[in-house]
Amino acid sequence: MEKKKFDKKLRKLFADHNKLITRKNKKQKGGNGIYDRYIYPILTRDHAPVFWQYDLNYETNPHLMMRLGVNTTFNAGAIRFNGKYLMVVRTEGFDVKSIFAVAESPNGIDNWKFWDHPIVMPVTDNPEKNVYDMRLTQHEDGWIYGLFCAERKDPEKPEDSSAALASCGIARTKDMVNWERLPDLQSTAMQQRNCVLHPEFVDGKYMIYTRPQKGFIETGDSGICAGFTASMDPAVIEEEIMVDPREYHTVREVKNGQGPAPIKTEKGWLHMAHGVRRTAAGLRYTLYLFLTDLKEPWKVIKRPSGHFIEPLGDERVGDVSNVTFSNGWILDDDGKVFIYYASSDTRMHVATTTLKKLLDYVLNTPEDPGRTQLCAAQRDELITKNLEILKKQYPDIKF
Ligand code: M1P
Repeated sequence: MEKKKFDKKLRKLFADHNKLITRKNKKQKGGNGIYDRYIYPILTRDHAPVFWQYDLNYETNPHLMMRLGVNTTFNAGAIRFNGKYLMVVRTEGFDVKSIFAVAESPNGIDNWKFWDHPIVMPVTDNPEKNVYDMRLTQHEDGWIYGLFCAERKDPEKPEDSSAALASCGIARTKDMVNWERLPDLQSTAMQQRNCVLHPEFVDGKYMIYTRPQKGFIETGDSGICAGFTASMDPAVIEEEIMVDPREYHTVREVKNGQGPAPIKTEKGWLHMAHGVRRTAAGLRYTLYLFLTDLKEPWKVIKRPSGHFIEPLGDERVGDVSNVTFSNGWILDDDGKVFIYYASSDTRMHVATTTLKKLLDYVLNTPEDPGRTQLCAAQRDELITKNLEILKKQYPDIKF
């Protein structure tokens, strides 16, 4: 390519990118009264900077080819930091390695821009092959912790090139730029994924939500559990107690996992988690909420029925279809809540609501009564009450 053409193409790449990342996002019309979805995903692979992917040197890349492509941007941890909304994004390259990269927005909804450099996460003396799904916790000890999945090849199965071991990697920072790597979580489980640090000490100890598992994919009979450790350096959990088990014919039938760190409310700790069902089309991941006791955060006190966010429309398709996954949310001082969720292991979205609405949702949405006949009766009761209201107060409405 001539240098003149090269320059023109290069400028266009930057202009297109800039147009995309400064595009205003809008709430979708309608909604369910609990939260608002938005028209556009907030972060896609096209949001990754041009200079992360292209070699801009005419001498070494005269055709201006993409050299190190970004495949997906998903499963982001989130935090409000220095007045900005930040996500630590699982950014997967064409090489299928995920790296963590910080993206920043002035309003939590649009104008998301990646910081120039990704996080080059320090390693332990057993470097992992891959890292992903960081949960950020601003702990009362003063550190911001990032707990993430650290994946290594299973040394016990050298003949199986896909046999992997998942463990909980731990790092901490004060400025979101410099990360101190701590030893991986030690527990009695063979593997761990979806580990999240509770924001406060509980009886003087750090509390970590875990998801012990027997294999890399299969969790066995576990669910969301919790354990305690006197220190984070190293973090050692000797016993895990069940917080939220899997349950037959519910949204968490096959497996589940804690989402972001729970939010403290006057009524209890508000949790978001993902639950997985097996279907003829493969696994389906949805998000659900529950509330735990303020003093004993491992005890579930409210459990609204069914899922809270499910993959809808375009969200249903991606590298791993039929998945909604969340490991980040932000509560603003005015009570607004930004829920950051990924669709189909491909891109990030936001849904907005308020803490007041979320508490109303968890406290007043009826629980799953457990079997079909009781579900029919539960719905029938709602219908009977509503028909009465319609007759008396809205006789003009046709239905
Ligand atoms: O592909 C869906 C998700 O699968 C895993 O989650 P879990 O261990 O709960 O099944 C993770 O790899 C996650 O990153 C991914 O989104």
